[in-house]
Amino acid sequence: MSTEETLVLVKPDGVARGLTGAILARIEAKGYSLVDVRLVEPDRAKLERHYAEHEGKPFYEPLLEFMMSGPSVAIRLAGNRVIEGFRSLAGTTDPTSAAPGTIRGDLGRDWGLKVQQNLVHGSDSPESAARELEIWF
Ligand code: DAT
Ligand code: MG
Repeated sequence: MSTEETLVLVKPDGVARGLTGAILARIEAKGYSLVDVRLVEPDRAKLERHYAEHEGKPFYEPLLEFMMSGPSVAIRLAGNRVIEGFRSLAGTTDPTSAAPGTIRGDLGRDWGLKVQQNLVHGSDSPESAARELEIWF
């Protein structure tokens, strides 16, 4: 069994709505290990690095604005196949259509070009995880 690590963010909407504990509880109940947890208030430069793959897309600027609207919680999370596993726990990107039982499906709601609120971020590959963990920790 190989243990891997991923970056999880509880985004500003999750922190502002007081859902950090509920989200951490789901992560812990699944059996993943919290290696490091910190409250972060990222500047634009950090977010430009984090979201480099989305530069130029219509939602890019609103996304950065949203991510600077309040603190997030950054989590270094470890476990067997945790990258895939956390993405599964989080649910699909749009909370309206995310499956019930997932974080976004149960706790998130509307979403659109100017509404980036989908509660969490999770790295999407081993390469992304390594790159993103280096940015946030
Ligand atoms: P995910 O967070 O599921 O990995 P992503 O990497 O494609 O999704 O996009 C990063 C974030 O950008 C996503 O969490 C919310 C926002 N976003 C993505 N696609 C969007 C769209 N079509 N309209 C508005 N916001 C979008
Ligand atoms: Mg992504």
